[in-house]
Amino acid sequence: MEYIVYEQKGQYAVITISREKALNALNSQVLAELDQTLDAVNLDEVRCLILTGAGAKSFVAGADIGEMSNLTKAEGEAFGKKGNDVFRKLETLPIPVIAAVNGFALGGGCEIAMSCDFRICSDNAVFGQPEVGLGITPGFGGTQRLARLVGPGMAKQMIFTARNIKADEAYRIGLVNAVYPQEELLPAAEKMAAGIAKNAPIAVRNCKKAINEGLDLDMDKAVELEEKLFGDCFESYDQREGMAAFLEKRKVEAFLNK
Ligand code: DAK
Repeated sequence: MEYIVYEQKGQYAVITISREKALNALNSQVLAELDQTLDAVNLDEVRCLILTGAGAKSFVAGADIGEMSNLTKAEGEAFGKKGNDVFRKLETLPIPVIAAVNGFALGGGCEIAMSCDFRICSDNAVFGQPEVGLGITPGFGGTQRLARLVGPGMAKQMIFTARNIKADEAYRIGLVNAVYPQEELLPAAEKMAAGIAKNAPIAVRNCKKAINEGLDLDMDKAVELEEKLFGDCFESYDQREGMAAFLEKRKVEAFLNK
């Protein structure tokens, strides 16, 4: 892999988009390598992922403008599909993914962060959807995920004005959950990932599924989905161990992902 670094650290792993010379912009090769990396995650061992960018300046400065500049209509659609397929893979991965946004998250960078389960960022982070200033619409799900995350009014303001926002504003509107000094960002993400990985993995996966899929359903169907996923947990060793530990006033020995 030229542009993706994958490091497994026990029960969690860190994916770093590493194309620092172009501020980690997403070209076709980065997208293809990310796709392969996601396919290769060992889901028996890894219980949480972190996605970040190389360097202290940029998370991902967008889709690669040089590569996009000469696309035909058909090629533009194909590039959009390539990105959307990878972003959906990230979003629907069974395990949680934390975006650790370490700088610019513009266009496709903001969009890939929004495909993660939640976002934390460094105090120099900058978010935005500058596409209309380039003559295009957001093409990797930005119109859809931003509106769902921060509400249609705020999403429309950001997208129509193409104005970037800083970390504190991203926090205020709920686009990120927390802001850290740059050097504390990755340690904080790793601490969160390790904490998530300690919980019962089947239960965590079922929560992700319930929230993601439930948001697309009406409330009657959504609570039915929750009931089913709740019920599934009772076929797991981890449910028996978790509840036995509580009743026996001891710590859980280990959740075994079974
Ligand atoms: N693409 C390609 N190269 C980029 C890049 C990008 N998005 N962003 C930065 N770079 C490159 C710069 O060209 C420069 O390369 P060299 O000139 O050194 O070779 C290097 O990274 C360093 O950048 P700067 O010299 O510009 O650094 P500054 O600190 O001065 O400025 C900046 C940093 C982030 C403010 C600036 O680089 C910038 O404005 N970058 C572009 C940000 C942007 O507009 N991003 C959104 C891209 S549009 C779709 C699919 C996807 C999309 C849309 C449709 N379909 C197919 C439907 C998504 C669109 C986007 O993401």
